[in-house]
Amino acid sequence: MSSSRLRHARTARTTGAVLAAGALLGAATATATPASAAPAAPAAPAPPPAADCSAAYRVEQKLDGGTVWRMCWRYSTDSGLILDKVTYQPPGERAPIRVLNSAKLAQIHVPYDDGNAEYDDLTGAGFGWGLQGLKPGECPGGTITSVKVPDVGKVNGLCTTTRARGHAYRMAADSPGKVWQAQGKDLLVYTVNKVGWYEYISEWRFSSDGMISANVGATGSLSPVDYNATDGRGWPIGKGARDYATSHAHNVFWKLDFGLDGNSKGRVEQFDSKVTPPARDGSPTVKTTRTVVTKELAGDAKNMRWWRVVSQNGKNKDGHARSYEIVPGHTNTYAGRPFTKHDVYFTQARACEQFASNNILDCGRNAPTSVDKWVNGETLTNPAVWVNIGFHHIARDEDQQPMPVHWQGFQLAPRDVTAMNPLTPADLAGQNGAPNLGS
Ligand SMILES: [Cu+2]
Repeated sequence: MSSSRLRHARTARTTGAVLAAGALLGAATATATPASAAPAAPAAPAPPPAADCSAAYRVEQKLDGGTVWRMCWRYSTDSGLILDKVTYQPPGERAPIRVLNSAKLAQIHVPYDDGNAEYDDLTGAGFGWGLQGLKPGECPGGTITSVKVPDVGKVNGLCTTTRARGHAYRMAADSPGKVWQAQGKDLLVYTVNKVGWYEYISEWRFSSDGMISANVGATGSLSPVDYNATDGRGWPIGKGARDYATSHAHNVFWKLDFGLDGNSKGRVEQFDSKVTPPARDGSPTVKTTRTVVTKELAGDAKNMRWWRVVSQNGKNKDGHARSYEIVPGHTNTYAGRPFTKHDVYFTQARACEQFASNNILDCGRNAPTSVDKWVNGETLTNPAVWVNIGFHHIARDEDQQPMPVHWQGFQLAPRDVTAMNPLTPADLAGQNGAPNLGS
């Protein structure tokens, strides 16, 4: 966000160092099968498969209630942290359930209100090279992993840890004084990347109830070289009416490749609910409609609208198709560029389409370089999901110094992935669709 950045940030670099650190280590060691195997032991359940990557790139965490999350991480100087092969295994499931094939940031677009600066922090301003080393104190109770950053070297930059979430549920039981309650714990996976004066905490959170949360926290410093907004497009942050920090936006994009139940094909559905006030007496009524998104879509958030990605072949034990719902956090949708105008994009997945703007990969001569242009009427069978959450940053005195972390993000909520709350205590497991009405 400053003159220390590349001034021509929007010019795509010709090469992208997308080589994952993991690739440098060669193939993971295969487990050899002994040639003279002993007679097969009777059906002991196979141990759950570890995520398919070498141990150094594996994240595995058992949480409260017995839920296990597994994934592989890698690092790219263009995208920063990338999580692959993300699986969820709640208690009672014999095998891990694949949720995401891949998840990562897909751009942080930062336009200034005066039109004098506009950055693509990932592919135009060096986000990936700005990986910050973490001290144990900023990864409390966790593990800090060394990340090989091309051209930079090894950085102790990846934190995996757990954090208390508070109540996972609470329910008063029939017998006096008895309460069913559980305290939740989340797996957190995060990095900090410095871009100019800003530092972005890029955080993924996995909960024992199947919820995934993705958030970017902006901290570091306001750009002091932008304390010059005397044109009414800033906010005074020094004494009296001076040092006007120029207002700007942070439009953060994520890209999600779902792989529900191991299938990268998936169906996208949009739900809209229409509320009708009562004509005279009576109560309001609500009609919810489901629209299957059959073609690529640039979607706009709307009151009582939501989307989900539905598994092609996976059903829970109630026979309901598994799905994950996209739950956007608060957003300021920025009308300034075609790619920032919409809140979610569903595009037919294509290997060269990886960044929401300033896409540096080669999609062919004259191919468009932003996600809005990739929505061009193709049938959607293998959806890439793009989430855009914007924050219009009008600075305040409290933003210095250091700037308090401002979070923006979204959640992915499991919807019918399991037949009941995955944390249901055994004594309540019979209450599926037939609640105990008491006596
Ligand atoms: Cu800002």
